Amino acid sequence: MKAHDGMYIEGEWRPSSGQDTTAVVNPADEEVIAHVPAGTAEDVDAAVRAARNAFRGWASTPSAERAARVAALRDALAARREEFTETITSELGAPTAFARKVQTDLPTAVAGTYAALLETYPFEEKVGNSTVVQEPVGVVGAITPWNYPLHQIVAKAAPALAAGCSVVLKPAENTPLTAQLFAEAVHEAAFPAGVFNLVTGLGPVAGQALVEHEGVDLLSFTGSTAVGKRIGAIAGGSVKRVALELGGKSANVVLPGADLAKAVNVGVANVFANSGQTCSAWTRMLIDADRYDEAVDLAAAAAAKYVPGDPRDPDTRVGPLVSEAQRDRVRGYITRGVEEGARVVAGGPRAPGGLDRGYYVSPTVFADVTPEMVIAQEEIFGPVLSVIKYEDEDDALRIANGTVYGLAGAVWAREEGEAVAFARRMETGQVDINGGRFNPLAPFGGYKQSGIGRELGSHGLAEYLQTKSLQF
Ligand code: TXE
Repeated sequence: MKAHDGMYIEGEWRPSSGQDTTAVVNPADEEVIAHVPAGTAEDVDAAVRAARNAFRGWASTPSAERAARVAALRDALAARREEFTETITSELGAPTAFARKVQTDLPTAVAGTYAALLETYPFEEKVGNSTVVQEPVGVVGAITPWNYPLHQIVAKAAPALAAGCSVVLKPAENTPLTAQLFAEAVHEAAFPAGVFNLVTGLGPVAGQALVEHEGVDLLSFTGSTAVGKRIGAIAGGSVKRVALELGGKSANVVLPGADLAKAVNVGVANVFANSGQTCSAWTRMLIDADRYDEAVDLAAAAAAKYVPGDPRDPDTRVGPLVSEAQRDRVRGYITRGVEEGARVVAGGPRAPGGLDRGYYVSPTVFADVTPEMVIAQEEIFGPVLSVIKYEDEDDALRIANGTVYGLAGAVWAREEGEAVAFARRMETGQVDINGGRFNPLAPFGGYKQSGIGRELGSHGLAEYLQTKSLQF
């Protein structure tokens, strides 16, 4: 596939200071589809300097002009719709329709929300005898994962640029081609040189250099909780702002009286979408004892419709996992579930049949899962659902809140008010009521170890602003 052989720094593609490259692999057939440069600490330094030089000018650009550039970015993303779709299918393995509608169209819409928000956002407020002013934080270091390669970039870069910050992006090593396409879109949208910069490369090298760089004012990271904790510690040591969007183990709570078939079918679809590589996935389904067996049967029947296959085939609903490492990790969890005594009612540790290449796993449903099992506590990041029995509402709440995570969740009930009352007691950043619908303006982020800070909407913009009081 088409790939740039340099970094995007100060408005141009420049060679890396080093010779190393990383291979991009199509997870559906294990073929190498491109190589991109593996950025060095020197490359990161050049990018941060470019961002520093560009910051003041961009920060003082009127917000209407910033809005025009962000709107142009939205248009440039939209113009590359099919290129993004093909790239995301090739480097992540997302089925084509999902790559287009969810992986490309939603982030394009998110970019648009920031152009619109700039028109109404209260950058200045009178508070008694003071004027309170919101100003951009400065140079943002953004480190993104591969699971929603465009969305993760847009969710950081769009609000940061809208706020008047400059950005250095270090995307995941598995999906750098989406990041390069994004940089092309930024270039076409005619942002001033240096306002957005891209350094591809390895987490422990380029990522680490960005985290440690003194010229970075704010680090925004999405990825594993382990790396997030390290980044938080380093950022704290140098008093950098930090935003962390980490793992999840979200509960899908089906209260007695809810439409069971709907809750189970939507729940299964939620966990298997994107091959389960979604931090907000509802990986624990909580069912009352009376309807438990019925729910397990429904979940097994729903799961049987998810047959893994080539993501380019329009009928495919589940593609491969992103990499061999993730495939092995997820299979390891499925084996662990069997060893812990959970009952496999769909899928299981064996590779799906008929696919001799590619990083596929069998979409799996476990029944008889108890809340303390490893598969009910740790983020698996694959198409694996645990169905857990609860005795009463308090028990359901205890189980729902009984992990270190708190990113998302769902509640189903006959009466909406009943679901809302339960949702208010959940320790989590987002809850879908009787199904819910994606809202690009609603804040997204974690309670507990799922993270710090919020993305999307005006809360997402506020992350990139700092407050000054002028006293009169
Ligand atoms: O994540 P990493 P991985 C979870 C999920 C998954 C697990 C491992 O459970 O199974 O993490 O995935 C960069 N300094 N999530 O290994 O390593 C790295 O280059 C600076 C949840 O892919 O955290 C990439 O750009 N940066 C999740 C980014 O961090 C470093 C999405 C994420 O990679 C670094 C992805 C370092 N020392 C995985 N080490 C979510 N919350 O959506 C790595 N990176």
